[in-house]
Amino acid sequence: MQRSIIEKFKRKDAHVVVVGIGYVGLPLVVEFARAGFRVTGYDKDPSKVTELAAGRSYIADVPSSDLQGPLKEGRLFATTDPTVLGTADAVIVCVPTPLNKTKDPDMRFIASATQEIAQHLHPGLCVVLESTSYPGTTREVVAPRLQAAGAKLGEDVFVAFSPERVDPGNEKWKTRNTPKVLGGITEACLEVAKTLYEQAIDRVVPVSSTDAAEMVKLLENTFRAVNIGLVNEVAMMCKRLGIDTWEVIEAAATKPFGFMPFFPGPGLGGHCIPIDPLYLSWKLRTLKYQARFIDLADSINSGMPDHVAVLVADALNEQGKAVKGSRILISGVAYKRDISDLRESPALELIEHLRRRGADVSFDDPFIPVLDEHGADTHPSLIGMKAVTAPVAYDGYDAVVIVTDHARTDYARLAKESKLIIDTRNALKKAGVTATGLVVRL
Ligand code: SAJ
Repeated sequence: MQRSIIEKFKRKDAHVVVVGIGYVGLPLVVEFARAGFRVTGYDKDPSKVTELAAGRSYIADVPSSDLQGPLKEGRLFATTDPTVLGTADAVIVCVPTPLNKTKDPDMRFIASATQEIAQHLHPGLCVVLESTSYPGTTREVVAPRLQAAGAKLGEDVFVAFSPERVDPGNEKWKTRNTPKVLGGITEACLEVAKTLYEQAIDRVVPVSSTDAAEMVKLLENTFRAVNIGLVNEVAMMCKRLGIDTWEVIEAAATKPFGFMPFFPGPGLGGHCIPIDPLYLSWKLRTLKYQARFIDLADSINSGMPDHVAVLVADALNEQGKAVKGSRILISGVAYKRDISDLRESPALELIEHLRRRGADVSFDDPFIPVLDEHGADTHPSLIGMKAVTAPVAYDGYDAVVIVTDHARTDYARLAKESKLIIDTRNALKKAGVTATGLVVRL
């Protein structure tokens, strides 16, 4: 069975089903279709399925033009019907792995995808999980459900894990040219999954197990969360030392080896960096080990919105104003610059914090006209809040807080017209503008 499925993959004479066609799944659909496979994008969201079937991309990094060729050649399909899994030679699972209210892993999407695969299981199937999860997920959650449905792992069904490394907005590193780490439940599983990915991805990096592959991803993103926590704490130290944090980091970054700059900010947003490390620390707690760096970084990063709120209050106080009743504009609410993703954005926490203290808070963001339920689900009281209409009248606010430094923002005008600026991204310096009013930086 192993030989025959490997030959099938090499001939591209196979049907690949991608479960979950979001920012990870859709680029995979394109790459496997481009490689010559028959590909079906399977998703519970009918609007994604309709758009994909019509050749219209809803993911900024995937141009619709990439869909036309495979669609015309009759090799690209989309469906909401799980029975498609019964006709798959390979299934790649790219479903969300969020945290629940108590910051514990929410495995329901992986569990339901696995259940559907089990219900349509047949010999000669390769299953690869790409959703970020704690080490052991593929072996403890996915494999047993497939075995319970009759799979003989490594003999007639082949199971692997490969971490997604999609960086939304990255012009250089795309799904095809980003090295792909891959681990199998067995050697045969690795061989089969490796053959599959080698047809569509430039470089596959095999590791010894699915647990190792799961851990690689968590190391990558924990590395970021911990280093961002470090520079956020450095910012608080420098504030107390009367030292310019940004100057220190930029000077340290001249070290040509052994240093990588990270920059302080208003907190940690996105659906990867704030969340992935907590999957790891959760798993270690079940093994009676406390992952102290992860927990410490999380508490520092989660505390940054409050720290910014104190900077705002102190700056208003300098001007004899209370937060209560002040008009405050948040400039930029997306979780990072030049994208429209709001998930876990620290701006949401900051807006709620200032509102709780009686401030009249507005926001401006060239990418986000309204705080919708998709992005602001963690802060329901903000859902429906609209951005101020352009052009922004900066002089009408007691304080302007730069939370996300979108390149499109007119920093020259912001600097000239604002009475008070709290700059959490060193945006004014980067834009080469000097302000007329008071500027407070992280
Ligand atoms: N942030 C800082 N200071 C920094 C860097 C980031 O405060 O020095 C903040 C950002 O503003 C944002 C959050 O941290 O709120 C996360 O930023 P990020 O640059 O890590 O961007 P993400 O969340 O889009 O992370 C993705 C990740 N990609 C994958 O998981 C596949 C991450 O591994 C990438 O390294 C990162 O993109 C990237 O390099 O852009």
